[in-house]
Amino acid sequence: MTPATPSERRPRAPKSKSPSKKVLSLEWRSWITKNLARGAAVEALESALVEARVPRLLARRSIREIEGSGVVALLKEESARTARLENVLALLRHHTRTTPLPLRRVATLSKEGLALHYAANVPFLLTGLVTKWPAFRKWSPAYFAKRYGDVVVSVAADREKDPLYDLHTETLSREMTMRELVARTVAARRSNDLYMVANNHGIERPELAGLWKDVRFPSWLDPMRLKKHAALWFGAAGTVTPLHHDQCNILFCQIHGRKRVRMLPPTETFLHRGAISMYAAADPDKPDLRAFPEWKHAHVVDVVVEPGEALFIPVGWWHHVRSLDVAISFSLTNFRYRNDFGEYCPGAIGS
Ligand SMILES: O=C(O)CCC(=O)C(=O)O
Repeated sequence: MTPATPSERRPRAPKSKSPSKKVLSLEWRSWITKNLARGAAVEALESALVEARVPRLLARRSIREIEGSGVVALLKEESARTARLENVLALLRHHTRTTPLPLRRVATLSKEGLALHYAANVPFLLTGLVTKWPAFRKWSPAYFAKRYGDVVVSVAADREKDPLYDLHTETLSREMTMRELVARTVAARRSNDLYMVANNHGIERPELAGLWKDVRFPSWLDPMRLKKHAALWFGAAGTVTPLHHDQCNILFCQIHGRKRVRMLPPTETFLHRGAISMYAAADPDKPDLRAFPEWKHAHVVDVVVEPGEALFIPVGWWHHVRSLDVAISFSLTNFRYRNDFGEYCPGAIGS
């Protein structure tokens, strides 16, 4: 077995001291540890070290010490555990990629119908719910300006100046009247600069409490759990929410305008590479095939959510949202099943 993988450059040899006192650098020692865990022969490692001008005695002693420390056995155990989990994941990923379920469109859904998607972690589009809400007839930029024009709301502003704008919503938060927000949003035509997002907590403003009267809940949503379980989104065409996942299931209701949602299941673990917490480094609108060759085979679900439709975004699913028009959305998370998966954040687990 070759002691080193081609990607692992061998560290430099230590500067000379008496071999009995010298200790190999951490870099060399981890090189030895990794290769021993991969099953490399002691002799091959020793030769490689000597070839890199490590004194033979020091090389031999270091290998022996690492072999006897128990760390190699631990690493082997952990690698086997990871390989077993990868094995399970590969099976699930294979199925989502090669036999993807078409996005199911349903007019109505019973609690049992919801359970099927909820438990299976599969999205669906609900077409017959929002159309029955007074909100669907009433909510528009003009209505917001007329009915709630004087209400001061928080919005994320100057987003274009910050590449991590969605992560920095709090710092970008500005207050303005609903009237000004509507005027700027409509005048912008196409912009990603100004957006009332979930983290602006607009719907929690007492002055906007009237909006709740325009919403109706199916039996599988809990009307007693509203606080922190609903969000209002309002922005111009061209507004983009970057690829991320949430820690809860979401019923994403489109009231006005259209949004294109691009989704990938949690089994697309290549998105963990370079992720900042729940935000992916990869951009599905500009797939970088060199950094992320997995894009070629990834399971991507693309859907345009029309006004009056609601998209179920299951917990852990990566989603990237682009407004195709001036858009108003209302998202709900008050499902009657458990819906707080705060522990789910693979992108925050260090390497
Ligand atoms: O509508 C949007 O821009 C983003 C919605 C979203 O990401 C969410 O509800 O989690």
